[in-house]
Amino acid sequence: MKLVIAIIQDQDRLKLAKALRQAEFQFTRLATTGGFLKHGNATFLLAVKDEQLDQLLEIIKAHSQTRTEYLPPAVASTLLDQMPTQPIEVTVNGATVFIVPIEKMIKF
Ligand code: 2BA
Repeated sequence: MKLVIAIIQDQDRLKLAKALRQAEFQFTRLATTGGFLKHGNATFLLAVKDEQLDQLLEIIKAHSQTRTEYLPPAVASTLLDQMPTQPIEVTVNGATVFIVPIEKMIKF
């Protein structure tokens, strides 16, 4: 079994949750915040059998979208040590996914 931790953009959380339910995946959804942009994002936790992993990754890929964001001035000025003259673009991936082996899963 694997634990899949998928960080996706907030705008995609509802459509991804719907697709996961339709495919009968059990999941836990957390409201999280990206450390860099300080925007809200969503983190999905799913424990799945190894043979379900490819299907799950396809669903995550199909329901998450890469977008361009602009650095808030406060973040940009801290990074550059001065106020930037142009907005700084940042490409935010549709999903950042970590796949971790599960030694044991217990429910009481
Ligand atoms: P944030 O930390 O808000 O990062 C948003 C985007 O800002 C990142 O997109 C990346 O393009 C850029 N970025 C982040 N840190 C940077 C830095 N030190 N210098 C320059 N640009 C930087 P993604 O890589 O697609 O990440 C989207 C979100 O996924 C992140 O939001 C964070 O919540 C999570 N994430 C990404 N990589 C992670 C990691 N290695 N560990 C934990 N969470 C991660």
